[in-house]
Amino acid sequence: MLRPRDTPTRERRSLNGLWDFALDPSGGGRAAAWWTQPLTGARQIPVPASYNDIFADASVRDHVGEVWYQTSVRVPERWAGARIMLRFDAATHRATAWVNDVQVVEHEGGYTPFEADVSDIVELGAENRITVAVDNRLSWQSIPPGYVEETPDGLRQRYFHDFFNYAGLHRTVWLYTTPRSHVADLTVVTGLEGAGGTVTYQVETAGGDPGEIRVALRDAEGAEVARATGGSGELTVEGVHAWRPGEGYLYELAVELWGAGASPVDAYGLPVGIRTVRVDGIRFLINDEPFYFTGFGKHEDSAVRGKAHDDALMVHDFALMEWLGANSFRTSHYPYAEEVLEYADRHGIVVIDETPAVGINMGLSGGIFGAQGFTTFSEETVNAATQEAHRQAIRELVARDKNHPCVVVWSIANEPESDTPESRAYFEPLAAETRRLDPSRPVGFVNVMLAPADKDVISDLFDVLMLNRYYGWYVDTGDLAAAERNLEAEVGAWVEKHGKPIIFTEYGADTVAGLHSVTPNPWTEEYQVDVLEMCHRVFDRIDAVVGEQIWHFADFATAPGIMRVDGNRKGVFTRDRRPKAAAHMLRKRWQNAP
Ligand code: GCB
Repeated sequence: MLRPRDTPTRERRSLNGLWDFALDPSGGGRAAAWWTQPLTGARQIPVPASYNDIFADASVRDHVGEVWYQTSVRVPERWAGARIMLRFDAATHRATAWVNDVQVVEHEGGYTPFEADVSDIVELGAENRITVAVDNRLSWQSIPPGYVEETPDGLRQRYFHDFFNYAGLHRTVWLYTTPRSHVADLTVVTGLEGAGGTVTYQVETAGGDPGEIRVALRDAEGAEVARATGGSGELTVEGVHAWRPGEGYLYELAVELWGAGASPVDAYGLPVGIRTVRVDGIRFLINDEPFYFTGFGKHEDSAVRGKAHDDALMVHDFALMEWLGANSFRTSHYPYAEEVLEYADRHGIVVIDETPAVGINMGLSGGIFGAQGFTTFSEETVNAATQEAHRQAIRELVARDKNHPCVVVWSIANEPESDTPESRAYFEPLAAETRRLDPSRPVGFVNVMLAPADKDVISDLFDVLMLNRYYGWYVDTGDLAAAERNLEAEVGAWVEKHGKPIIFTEYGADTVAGLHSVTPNPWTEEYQVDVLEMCHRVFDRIDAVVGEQIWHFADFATAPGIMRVDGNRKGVFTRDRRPKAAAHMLRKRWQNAP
């Protein structure tokens, strides 16, 4: 799915800003056709933002069900004859949108874009009303799963993941145009051979006769280095400047559709990084060179905005990672805003790209050890319909992100149940589907501590092992000698059984900034440093370990709980991005800084 861009044949208009907003606590908005009129009693709300923390109002923060957003937009007369699209970069977790009185689109899944052709619905040169109902409910058939409990005090959303259930219009809303006959999708796969590079491309068109398809590859200075005609083919680049970790060199693939006129009917430019990724035994290779991941599991999370994308915060987070010498991160536990991947492309930061499939494990409670009293896979819980939603989430992730050079691994789930025959039946087709959709990248899932090598029954389906381990925190708490011994023994068993590269995708300790101790004391800044250093000693002794991504980049919001102190405190930075002692230690390790 192509990201909207301004090109000689296309125009975009962001609808970001203040919209009207109303809760629908009784769920009566649809029956009363709220989209047909101005929202009564509405307050103004920023888009993009999670709605939860904007007002000083617990009924908004803890609302369960639909909320309504409304704005109006003047559609320029000059757009007559164009294909006019309404696109939501994300609405969490599902949405229905209307333009004027007409329903135009419905979408399930909180972190991938969706759009509608509204060419025949909008009135040109006039104000048009756009209304969106956004639903934050999670069910056994949603990804991620959850359930709504009816209590004497109202509805309560229960869920199985360890981050707050922020909701709303989290990313940009666009109105944009394309010509009627247009480039609908592009797929590139790149290769390297000696000093040369290849870009295999495929152009999908729609809306009538595309005419002649011309493609040109331009280098970062704008010089053309290869060209071709036709809807698919392979471009070769002599003396290629490869994309590599630390240097996000990008070409541009300029695609044009030509009719009989003197200018193209449609034009679209895609940034392309030429690089390869593959797994070879226990090595993870980028451009055929061994790569060692350093960095974090992150969240899209900050005060006030919740999970909304924000350019200032994004650039700051990347700056902090650069300051540390981190070369990678995982989009735990859902696809991030496309701006984030574009930034990573341009700056040579490596990404493990994850679906929103988190919490498919009833052995954990809110991501923390402690059974839920449910069976994970059953007719009543995670079932065939859930699996179908999961498959759809994978499809939408790959469709959106397949052309990003920064993405080097697909992570199809975080810490699912993976030690039962049911889990194998559930994951086997999903792993196969991911490979079918993209044979060019390694596929993995993130394994939970409850399913070590001797219990896990699905890791053979994947290319890399991604392990979340909390030795020194959830187990061997305060006893780092035992933690070090047990961690090393466990990794040894994985190496022996699978002989695949191992990336530690989570390890760490909750740490309250400002808490100190002269003896090893959980929650202190010193203890976080000790836990990380203990893990690093083990990683450095084992060749198959090819990556360390700490949990977590920054403290983040969670549902309330006695295991959480105003959220999860495993950040190396506080929620407002101030460094804890661990940040300085990591900078020495990753940056070799004095
Ligand atoms: C995990 C989960 C993550 C939690 C983390 C923790 O294993 O993947 O979502 O936040 O543990 O801090 O408990």
